[in-house]
Amino acid sequence: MADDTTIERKTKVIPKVERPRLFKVILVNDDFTPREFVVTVLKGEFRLSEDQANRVMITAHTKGSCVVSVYPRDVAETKASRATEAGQRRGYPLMFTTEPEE
Ligand code: TYC
Repeated sequence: MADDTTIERKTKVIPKVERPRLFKVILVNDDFTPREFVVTVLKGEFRLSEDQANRVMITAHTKGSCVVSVYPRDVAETKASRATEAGQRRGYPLMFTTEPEE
């Protein structure tokens, strides 16, 4: 039977939706990959400007590593793999890793 009684809810239900964690893509220094090649990969795969790519490359070169950018996990892993493979195809040990943001 139809019943149009409405029950007033006294507590507000707040849905708990968690923002997906972001992952850092990290460029790791090595002694062999030419600087210009690192810059080319940073521009092509991560869409950095010439200036940004040079800064990231020099930071990795002097400090050992540098965060390139942050993305959702699948995007970070795909970009890190593609960029690492671009180096491997040329015989360079260029390496990009990923790690979760704090
Ligand atoms: N260290 C390299 C060189 O002197 C350049 C380089 C920079 C390589 C950053 C990797 O992540 C890197 N040719």
